[in-house]
This record gives sequence, C-alpha cells and structure tokens, in this order.
Amino acid sequence: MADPAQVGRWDAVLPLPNVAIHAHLLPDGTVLFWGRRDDPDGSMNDHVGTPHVWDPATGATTPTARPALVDGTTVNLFCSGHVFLPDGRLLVAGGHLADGDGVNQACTYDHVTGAWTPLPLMNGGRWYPTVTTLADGRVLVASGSAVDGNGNSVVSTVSEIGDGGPWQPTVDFIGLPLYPRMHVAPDGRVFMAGSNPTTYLLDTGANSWTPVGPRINGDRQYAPSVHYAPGKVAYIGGGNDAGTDLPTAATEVIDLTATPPTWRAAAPMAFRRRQHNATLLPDGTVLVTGGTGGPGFNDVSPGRPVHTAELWDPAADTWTELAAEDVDRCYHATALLLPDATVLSAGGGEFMVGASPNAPADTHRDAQVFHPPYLFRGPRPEILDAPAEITPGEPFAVEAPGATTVSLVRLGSVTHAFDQNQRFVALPGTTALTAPVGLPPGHYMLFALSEAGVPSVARILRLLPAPAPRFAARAVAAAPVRPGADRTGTRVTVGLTAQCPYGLGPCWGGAYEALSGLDDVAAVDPVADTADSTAVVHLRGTGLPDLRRWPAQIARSAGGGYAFRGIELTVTGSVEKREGRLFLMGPAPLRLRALRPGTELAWDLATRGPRPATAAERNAYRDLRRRAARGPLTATITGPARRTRTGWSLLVRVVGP
Ligand SMILES: [Cu+2]
Repeated sequence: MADPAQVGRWDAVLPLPNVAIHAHLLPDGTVLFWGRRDDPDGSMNDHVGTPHVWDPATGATTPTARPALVDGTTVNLFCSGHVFLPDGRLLVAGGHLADGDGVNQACTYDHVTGAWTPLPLMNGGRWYPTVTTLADGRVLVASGSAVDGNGNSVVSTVSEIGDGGPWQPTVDFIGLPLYPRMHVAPDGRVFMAGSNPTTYLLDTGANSWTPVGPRINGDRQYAPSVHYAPGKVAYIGGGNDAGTDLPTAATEVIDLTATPPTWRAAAPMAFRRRQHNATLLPDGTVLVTGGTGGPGFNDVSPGRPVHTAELWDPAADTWTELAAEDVDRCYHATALLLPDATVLSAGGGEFMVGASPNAPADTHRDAQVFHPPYLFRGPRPEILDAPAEITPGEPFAVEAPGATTVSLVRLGSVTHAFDQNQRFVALPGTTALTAPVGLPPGHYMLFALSEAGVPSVARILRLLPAPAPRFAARAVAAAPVRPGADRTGTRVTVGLTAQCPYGLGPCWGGAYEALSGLDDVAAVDPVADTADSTAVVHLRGTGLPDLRRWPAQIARSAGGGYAFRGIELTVTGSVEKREGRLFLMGPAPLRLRALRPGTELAWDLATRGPRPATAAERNAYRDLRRRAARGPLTATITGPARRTRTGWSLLVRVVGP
C-alpha cells in the first residue's frame, strides 16, 4: 500500500442522482450540482433540468426546485456560467437550447430559501459563457454562443455587467473563446488567460481589452487556469499539439503585477492532459485530477483517461504524482474543494459523438472524495473562534491552537475544466491578521494550517464589499483590439476544421486570432459560417494569396485546434479560351477547372467530410464552357483554388451574374 502521507487516499466511489457537470460549494458547506438532462435515456437537448444538493456531512442528496423564466417556462442550466454574488447567492447566466445555442436568461439560487429566482434577460443567448465576480461585487458575463437569424452559431461580442438588476452592455470584443478563463487581477482589471494564445487585460472602466502575452504554448483548449496567488496565474495542459492532436503536459505561469506581465514556462506535469480539473488547496498547492492524455477533443478509449492525480507546489515549482482515482473524469467532469479540506472529483460524460450520445459507460453519475497527503502529516489544527464577516483592510484574529498561518479559499463554482469563482490568499500568522484588499467580496473558506501544513476544517466566512480598487495609470502595452476595417482586398474563404466538436462558429476565438495573423490578411469577417466550417478573410491587396506559409502560421498560433483545409476565391474577370482551356483574366490568370468530388471546401460537421456539391455546382463549369463558346464573357466565379507549380487554378463552383 502506498503511504497516504505521500500520495493521499481516495474514498470509494459514491453514486449521485445525476452527472455533476456543474458543481458549486454553497456557503452552508453543501454542494449544488446539475447535469445535462434528468432522464438518462431522454433527449440530449432537454429544456428541463433538476439541480441537486449533496450534503457531504450526511451523504444525502436532495433535488432543488426547477429553474424557470418569469413566465414559468423551465430552463436547462447545462452549459451556463456561474459565480457567487457578495451575499452568497449563486448567479447563473445562460443555459442550453442545443449545442452551440444558449438561452438568454440569468437567475440566482439562494441556498437559504432554496429558491431559484429569474433575473432580467441578458442581451443575447449564451452557451458556454464565463461569469466573473468583479472587485466591487458586480459580475461580468462574457462570451457564450447563440444561433443567429442566419442559422449561424455566433459567440457574443458584447459582454455585460450586472448586480442582479438590469444588465449593462460593455466592451465589444471579437475572438473570445467559449468559457474564457477569466480572473480579477489585483488592480481590478479582468485577465483573460485562454484558451486563445493572446491573453488580455480587460479594463471595464475604460472599455478596453489590452493584449498581454502571448502564452508560450499557443491555443490550448479545455485547460484549467488557476489564480494560485494574488496576481499569479498558471495555465495547465490543454489541447492540442499540431500534427499529433495530443494535449500537452506543459504548465505556464504569469505574474500580473510584473511590468510587463510575461508568460514563462513552469515545470510540466507527468501526464499530458485535456479536460482535467485543477483545484486550489488550503496550503497553496494545486491539485490536478482527471483529463485524457489521448489525441483529439475527449479520447475516453481505454488507457487514455488519466486517473493519477498530480500536485503542483508553486513555491518549489515541482509536480508530485498522487494516488489514482477509480473513474474516468474527462469532458464534463468537475472537482471541488470541500470545507474539510478533501476534494470532490465528480461527473464526466453526456456529450455527442458525431450524431449520437456517448456510450452509457462513459457517463458518470458518481463522485469520489480525495484526501490529500496533508491530511496524513500530523494533527489537524481546529478553529475554535473566527469572525463570521471580515472587512477589507481591517484587522481580525482567528483562535486556532496548533496553527501558524491561515488561508482564504473562495467557494468553488466549477464547470468545463474551470472554476469561475476561484481565489486564494495565504495570510501569515493567526492572531494579528488583516483582511485582504482587492479580492472579490463574498464567501470564503477560512483554513488554519499547522507548521507541517496540515489544514483545519474550514469556517466559511464572508468578506464584505469594499470600495472598488482604483486602476493604477499604466502604459498600454499594445493597441486595444479592433476588428480590421480594410475589406477592399481579395475576398478569400478559408476552410478551417475546428477540433472542438461544436463547429467553427462557437469555437471561434483561436481561429479568429490565427486568421488575423496570416500573411496578406487585412481583415477577418467577425462571424464564421458554422454549417460550412469556413471563414472569410480580406487580403491587403487585390492579388492572390501567398498560401505557402498559411498552414504553418495557423499551426503556430492554434496548435492542433484548427486544421486548414484550403481556400475558395471569389474573383471577377473575363473568361477566355486559350488552346482549348478556360482562363479567368483577373489580377492573375486563373486556370478554370471543373469541381471534382472531394474538392469541395464546405465541410459537414456530422459526417466529418466535405459537403458534397449540389448538381448545379457540379455542372457550373460545363455551363460556363458552353457560355464561353458563344463569345466573350465577364463573370464572378467562386470556387476552391489551388496553387500548383504552373500557377493558380480555380475549380468553378458558382458563376455569379
Ligand atoms: Cu459541455
């Protein structure tokens, strides 16, 4: 038997009535969670869902009321974002209509009354949004996608701020990923740590996003980002490497209080992981659980999911392998620090594989509790007395015999490999403490720790709101992001396959950034075509693109997150016949050819192959030839373009008027 003082210990697996895809520690120490659907055999797009409360003290699980709109229409909170308000209510924004399509509702859950209360509707639907409690206690809702009037799933570019009353729209930003990894910096700005390679500081007062970074390892999706000490953020693992589609084991860190903040490499994990969770522990270490080491979005084939937990010590920058859990905890799994300093590892499953739900064996209506090694390293201090409320900047004391330090850990609110409500601060001593300034107000677990680092059972206290911190005047590192305005050059449609299964429209942030950085590209249209998995860019001039470096540039920015399939051009010119061959005489002569099966740029998400051309598209070249035989002709032609050693050819798909 391995020594639990070295590797910790897992309890037996405990069944739950549903999959804990969203999990929250409530201010009374119980756990609120919900899954995708109530009926395991029901629709994957159910519009009803019952959250449950699990009590770690008794093991009992109780359903809550069903969340609903003001008019009583039930809403499914699957795929929402969430944080705690300063008074302890959980605010939930968005929810699920279908994959890529969110609802525009927001609501609160009050653990005292058990009531779900609808809030004013948001400015649009949000599927996979992130909610962040700001330093002044208001919340910021960012990202999340919804289907627009053209059938495209579009990521929201307008964030909004609220406190439970009407929402205030704020700060346009194109290119946010789904579930952006956001943290409040010590100066009150909001840091967006991923998944895009370029990271940003958002100043909600000045309405601007300032680029910071980029991260070393490029676009890394479904990786946890951890605000492990004030101003210090770690980004751990995530998918995928270009070429192999494997996730990385790499960890990178940034100190937002440095000038300028710069990402640097930290020690890597022992295992490559994607879809894993990272949990802040009371001693300032970070526990990583679950995830898959296999290629692609969520490889749960045998041997791929990682069961071994790992512990990162930021002070020493070392990783330690810990005991292995019994169950795969990959996509839709959660992990949550409990007040007794153990960690709940739960959920996983409930996703689509192509057009079908995942295999039932890969859905996990259960959890397992981990006892970290610190619980086996000596006597636990006990908190005999602590205040129920503390005021930022004011002194307070904790009576905890045997303890030498304390820490404050914000209550977790976890989904999709990220805790939107996380915060940690260690305080020296126990008797002459000062309540920290600059943390989001609300409920925190207070732990007392012995010299050996053994934590007490937590008291949950409330950090009262303080005046919002003032922004320090500082130089802007780079111009705030604005969508490129120059759309006069050649229009190029780029085929990009998102590695994420929901398509290019919702999974847009990293693609937008990669396209914006391509040679010759002046502007990227703000909305991708979800159905065809294509995006439109405009070149700097009216010539043809130099494609030679595009695939490498996309791989450098986006890793294996997006695969480049090719381009379509839309070019106007005169159609001329030379030596029996058709050419389009535009900025450069384009040899015209017929569309052949397999050359279509449009991509079918369901079949994961080219979308077959229609009869009219297949016949477009033949029709053009017939027209060209009758005399000179000017046309606008759209089709897949190829560059060969002998020049460009355009496969005629559509002939415009
Ligand atoms: Cu999901």
